Amino acid sequence: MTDLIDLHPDVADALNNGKAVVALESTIISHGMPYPTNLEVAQRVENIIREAGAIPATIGLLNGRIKIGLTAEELLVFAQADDVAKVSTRDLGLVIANGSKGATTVAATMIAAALADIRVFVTGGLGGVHRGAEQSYDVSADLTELGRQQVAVVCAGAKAILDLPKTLEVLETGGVPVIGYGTPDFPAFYTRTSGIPLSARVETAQEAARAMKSHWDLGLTSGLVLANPLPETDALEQDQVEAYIGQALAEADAERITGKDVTPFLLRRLGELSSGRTLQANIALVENNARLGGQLAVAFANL
Ligand code: PSU
Ligand code: MN
Repeated sequence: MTDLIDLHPDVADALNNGKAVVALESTIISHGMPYPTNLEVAQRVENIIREAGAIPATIGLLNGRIKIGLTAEELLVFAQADDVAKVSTRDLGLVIANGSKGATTVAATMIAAALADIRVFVTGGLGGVHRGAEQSYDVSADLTELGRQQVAVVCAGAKAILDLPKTLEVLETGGVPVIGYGTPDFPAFYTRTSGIPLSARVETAQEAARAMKSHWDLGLTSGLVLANPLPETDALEQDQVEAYIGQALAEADAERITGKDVTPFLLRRLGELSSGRTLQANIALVENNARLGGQLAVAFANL
């Protein structure tokens, strides 16, 4: 393993003993939710994973190192600091070289997790192909890394702000299985379904773990997506969500928001426009994914 990584002792112990570990990203903390909600959610998600019998490993960049498993003080830095860069694949080497603080996206977290031999990763929603990508060319590097890192990502689908059919097309091209957990359809983050059917479905974490194992036993070098719809009680109304998204996208366009600022801008505006309801749903779905991710890591470790 590269010597640029610092493993938290609990994570190192679990990995050395073949125990279940779940990777978590830090962009959702630093750029996806406001303080102090972000800190409370990050701590709760870690506890949910521990209750499921796995060790949480939140990943971020500090002082030129990839930290895998954060102390309470380090978690506070990612929740509070306003000088934390959003780090995707292209940024990883540079932020390590200059020693600044970096919150890792799904793409960068997958790379770090794979380097440490952590095979299960929990997030909220994937990045993907943005609406209007035929003009903007905005396609998240999350999809690129899903096509080339051996990590299973538990999520509530891709974020609803995206073009979901195009996102699934890119995943198919990348050889990435997208597996519905107890659902035939691709979930749409704030709502349980996008109406787009998936090619695969499982009912249990054990089934998903077996799919991971055979995928990689074949030597396939891509990741997998386990798509977990948020609980019905936390789901928002689809027409309402689309109205908020329409307005937030129009504002992003008017304010000429581009590149890596698009997703944080849209998530923040949706929270404001919905009086916090999208944020509540986002919290609920991340916690729901943590429960499943903990079970998945335990099932995979037991194979
Ligand atoms: N899921 C959430 N909130 C987030 C993200 C995911 O519930 O903030 C972040 C992830 O880090 C993801 C990133 O990788 O948004 C996508 O950004 P972009 O579209 O710029 O690739
Ligand atoms: Mn982008």
